Amino acid sequence: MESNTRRLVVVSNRLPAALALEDGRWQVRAGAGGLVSALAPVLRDRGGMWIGWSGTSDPEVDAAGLLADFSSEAGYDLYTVPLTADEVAGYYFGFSNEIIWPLFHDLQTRCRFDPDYWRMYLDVNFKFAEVVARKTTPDDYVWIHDYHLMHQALFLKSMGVKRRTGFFLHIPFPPPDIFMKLPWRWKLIQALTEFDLVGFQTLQDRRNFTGCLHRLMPEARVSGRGAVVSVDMGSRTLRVGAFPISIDFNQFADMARRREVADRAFGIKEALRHRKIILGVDRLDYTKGIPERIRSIKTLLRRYPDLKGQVNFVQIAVPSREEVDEYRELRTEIEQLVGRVNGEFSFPGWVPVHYHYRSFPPDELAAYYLAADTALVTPLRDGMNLVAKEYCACNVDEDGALILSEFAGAAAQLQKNAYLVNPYDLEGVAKALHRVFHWDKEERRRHMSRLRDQIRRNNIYWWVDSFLQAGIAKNLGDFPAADAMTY
Ligand code: ADQ
Repeated sequence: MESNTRRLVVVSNRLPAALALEDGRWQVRAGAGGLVSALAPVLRDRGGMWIGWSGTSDPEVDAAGLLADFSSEAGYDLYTVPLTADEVAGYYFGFSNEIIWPLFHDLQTRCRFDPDYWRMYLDVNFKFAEVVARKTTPDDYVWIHDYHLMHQALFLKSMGVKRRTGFFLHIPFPPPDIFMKLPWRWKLIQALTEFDLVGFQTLQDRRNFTGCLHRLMPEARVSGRGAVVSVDMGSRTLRVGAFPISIDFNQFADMARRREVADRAFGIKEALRHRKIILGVDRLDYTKGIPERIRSIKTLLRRYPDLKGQVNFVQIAVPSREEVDEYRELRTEIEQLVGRVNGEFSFPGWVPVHYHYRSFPPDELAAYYLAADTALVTPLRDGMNLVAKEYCACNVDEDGALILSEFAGAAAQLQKNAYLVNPYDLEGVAKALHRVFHWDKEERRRHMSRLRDQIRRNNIYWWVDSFLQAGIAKNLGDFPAADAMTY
């Protein structure tokens, strides 16, 4: 069956719709974001399906009923995997977010290797696989997303359920020396080899994965040189590829061209008295390097006093995992740092750091992107980082500059025209900020127009197509050789 006729089944921890209690009544709210907008049309066209958790463990809520109504509106089916509060605690907050998330972001000292988490992770993965088995047919293509669900293919097979499966990891895959610290390393890598296709954000992630395979499953033989290679496991072959995720470029660019958004961007600039705006936008997470970034602003103002009163740093942080102590502590740390920098440098009429801790509607975010002279995107480690791409897409005047962490997956693609920095090197980041502050219009335009061309070409639709082609195509001949790729 061809790639454009197979029914697509997407499986992820969360559904693209969330149940929320509003004014005492449960409502379904459509999820936003690139993945949902890229996959929704594909699912609609093929009569597809999305399987995931609804976001509530309240046994009183009729999640299935609420989602059924939403399905008919969305044009594809949504099925929930009901999870208890204990299951969410062990599988999601525990194994996924206290083990895999820090470990895969090279922050192993933050890991809590609790064996109960592992057991719950397996139980919940089994529960997901049961729903997938029940709701799908052998002709479907099952596309599983992210580190919460790495055991799907293994469990489907153990139930004797034959499905074509693809897995995409949204976060980095660590190098062997770090992966080897995982107590369940062998079981996890073996589970990953049970998918027909495993996709990563970058070639480096893919190399890390094959490096781990080499150590843990020496019988695996990797062959091929393209973006997608084959791994011969003896009894079967799997494909492993690099597919850098992207955004709906035109959607962001069109939004930034809207009159109201341009007016709002002007309003933001005016409120900041037309000083140069340096912008940070992140989910509030310790991998995003927000405290280090604020310290680099402090370093900037100390090292280059000529910039005092000339620049504003605006940090927008969307609340995330607020139930977790570590995230609450991070929030406090950031607030204290902001207070300290403002305390040290402010003078009447100028406050250097503006900090917003809340979610912004898309057009408000686009207005900030449009208003900013420089985006400061400095995660300590990141699978891709879509903020870097969103900023460029919204920079319709092509007069912005992107300073990007070399440890973001996006750096592999954008390295030629972004200013790459090491986020731990506060002086290096301060120097980069000072340099781009003095870039002239032409230099900014040259870099930004190339960044935008690349993101326009390699957009989210290109990403979906590449993954599905690699998952379903009979041979891999059409894929570019790794050295011919721009990532
Ligand atoms: P995230 O870690 O969530 O994603 P990122 O790719 O930067 O990181 O995406 C964040 C998204 O949140 C962006 O679309 C951004 O616009 C939005 N956002 C941030 N702050 C916001 C605010 N205050 N209000 C509203 N929206 C806000 C994971 C991986 C990444 C990978 C993506 C996709 O960790 O590395 O790029 O998945 O694969």
